[in-house]
Amino acid sequence: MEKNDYLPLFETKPVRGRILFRLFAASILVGICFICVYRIRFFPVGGKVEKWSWIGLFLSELWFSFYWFLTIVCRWNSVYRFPYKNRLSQRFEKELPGIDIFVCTADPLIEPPSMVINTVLSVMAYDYPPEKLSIYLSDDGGSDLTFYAMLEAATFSKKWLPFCKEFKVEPRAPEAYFRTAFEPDDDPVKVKEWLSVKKLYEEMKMRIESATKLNRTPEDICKQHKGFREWDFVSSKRDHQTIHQILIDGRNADAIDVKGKTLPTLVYLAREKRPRYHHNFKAGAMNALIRVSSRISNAPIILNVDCDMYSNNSKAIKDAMYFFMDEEKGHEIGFVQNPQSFHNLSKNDLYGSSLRVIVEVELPGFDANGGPCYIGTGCFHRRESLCGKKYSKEFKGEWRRVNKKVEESASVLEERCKVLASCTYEQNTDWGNEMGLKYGCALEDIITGLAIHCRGWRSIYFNPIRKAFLGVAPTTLLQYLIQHKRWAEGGLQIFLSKYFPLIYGHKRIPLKLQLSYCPYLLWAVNCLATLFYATVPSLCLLKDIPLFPKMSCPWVLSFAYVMIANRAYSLGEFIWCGGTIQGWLNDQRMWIFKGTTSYFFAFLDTVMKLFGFSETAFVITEKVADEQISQRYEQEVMEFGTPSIMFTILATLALLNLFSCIGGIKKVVDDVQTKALDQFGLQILLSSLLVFLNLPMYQGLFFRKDSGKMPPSVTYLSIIYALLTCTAAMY
Ligand SMILES: *[C@@H]1O[C@H](CO)[C@@H](O)[C@H](O)[C@H]1NC(C)=O
Ligand SMILES: CC(=O)N[C@H]1CO[C@H](CO)[C@@H](O)[C@@H]1O
Repeated sequence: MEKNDYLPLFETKPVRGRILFRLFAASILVGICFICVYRIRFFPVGGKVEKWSWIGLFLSELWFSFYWFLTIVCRWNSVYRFPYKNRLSQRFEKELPGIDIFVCTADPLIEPPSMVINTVLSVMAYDYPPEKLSIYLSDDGGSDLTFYAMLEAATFSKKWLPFCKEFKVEPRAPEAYFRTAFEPDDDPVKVKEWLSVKKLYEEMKMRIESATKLNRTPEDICKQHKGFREWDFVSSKRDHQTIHQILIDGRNADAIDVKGKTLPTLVYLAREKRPRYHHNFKAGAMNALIRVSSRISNAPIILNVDCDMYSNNSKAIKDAMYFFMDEEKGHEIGFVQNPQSFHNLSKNDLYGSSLRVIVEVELPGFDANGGPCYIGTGCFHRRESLCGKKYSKEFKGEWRRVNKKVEESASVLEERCKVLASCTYEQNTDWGNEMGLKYGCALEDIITGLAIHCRGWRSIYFNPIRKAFLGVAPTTLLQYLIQHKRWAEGGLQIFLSKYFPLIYGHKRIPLKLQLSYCPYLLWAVNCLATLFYATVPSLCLLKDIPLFPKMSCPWVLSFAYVMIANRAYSLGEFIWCGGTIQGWLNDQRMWIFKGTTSYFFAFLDTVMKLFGFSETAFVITEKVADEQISQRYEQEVMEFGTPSIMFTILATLALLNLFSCIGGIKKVVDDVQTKALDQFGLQILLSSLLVFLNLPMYQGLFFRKDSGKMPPSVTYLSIIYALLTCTAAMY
């Protein structure tokens, strides 16, 4: 193609209002400077407690300012990407590259097979040439239940795929579709067909769910399919041989649906597990899939999704191809990341699980700084970038590359690939290091993405209005806090490891990209400043120690401006991203809850590990939400229910602030002449704000009767702790 008729396949638009935003940021910076001047100039001359509180508060403010600076880096240059929707098909329909889709599951109890096959069916039904599509399921649970469900899905797909085309089904996960869709009301023949497929799905779901419940696969099917014989040799989920079955072999003439169209290839893999060898969690599973798929379909693009994330848009693959196939900019793109979105959020997102601001504002900024991080799901990778290849200018994606013609029959191929998924295969190789996903970190996806950036590739963040992948968000407070503890801990580990972006990325990626990684890696460190801010000013209020300027003193303006303007901005941003005011309040509350528990334990555990101690253990609650919990979640009633040290901390902090808020107000009422309000205005305001955000906590502690209220043990303990602390502070 001639240079001059090059038409880009996507366009990049800067976010509007940048200038305004930068002016605003500058004004906040001025405010911060004034705060610093105040803190230094008015350093108290009084007692020890006073001095140390002052120093602690100052350090917290410095930390918040630093963290604020990092979040500004992520907003400085934000860009959005838009594909030109019709151009791809016009030009490249015949040349579309093959895609290998990886779905990873780990445990049939936490991730029920009926959910897994919904994800699998939704990605099988992509609007994409089926002979170029291969789906691989990695089952780290090594469960015959999952295998059985996959067999059922393979059979069902013969009906489901043509059904999707005929009825223009969206989304193409049957569960999600039938939950909301109504039968067509025109042609009686169509209605009949529609109902029959729905019935077929429901029957299949019943069979799978009852098999899961009984923990036994139906005998007749076991006899029919040779694959089940493999389980005769499985002693446990941690000790078994490789199980590899090609359920649909897209090359075969008989791999067709009921309308005679080709079906995509469907592969089941449970890699070998032995107690002596570390399995490296999801990264290990992904690497086994990369190798096995390279023998079978070897597509140049790899999409990986978590097993709870179904595809919500049948065009999502084509949308991603716009970026890779752009003749000018496409060849430097290592991966295209979609945001993580959820289908079961409550109306005001009670737990702030959507991470709305990160998804809508920070990641587009990350993109502008060199490309978003890899978040482990909903991501399209160029196979080479994932396998350790360095980007070079000469490199051009050669999509027309004909795949190695694989001549072997499916059963030969199955055998040959087994060695690729064995425990010993990776010994003395670069797998887990320079090849594939990296090992040895809880957030393997982040360092894998960082390494790809450091090899010269860039990445693209594509956040369409209609989200491409939808997953399941946590539905209880404890699940949420534990999830964030894990993330924060993984992040801090990376920060303290050799992958510290400012060193690992030095001279390899731009400074702004190095800095963009930092806010996420430093989540855990926020706990110190948050805990300090949530306790000390309130306690000092009880003890009559002023820590902020008087309300009548001009210095108060700097504090007021930074606090109010920042919160107002945050509210505006949140609403601009499509949130509600209540949603923003929920988000702010969760920020404090996370900061004082998840981040605190993440920080503590990291430090303990650093010094060689074992980490604090948490009992991980199961993901299955019972009826009542789901109901409360939908009504946006916070879920406590189980005793946990995290709740004790949260409740104690909530009570502490309640007591000091009452104490502060009493002070103001008692002696109006001494101007307590003038002296302690900001402190009282701070603790009242905390009390306000903690309202659901008091409800759970004292006013609720349902099973999701705070357990009495936590209530009593936190009352005792809060009273003790307040008493100690007052005397
Ligand atoms: C999922 O897809 C449907 C169309 O099938 C769309 O209406 C909905 O907005 C999408 N969900 C999200 C979260 O984008
Ligand atoms: C796993 C889980 O709790 N899923 C819930 C998602 O939300 C819907 C309704 O909002 C519930 O019905 C599901 O149980």
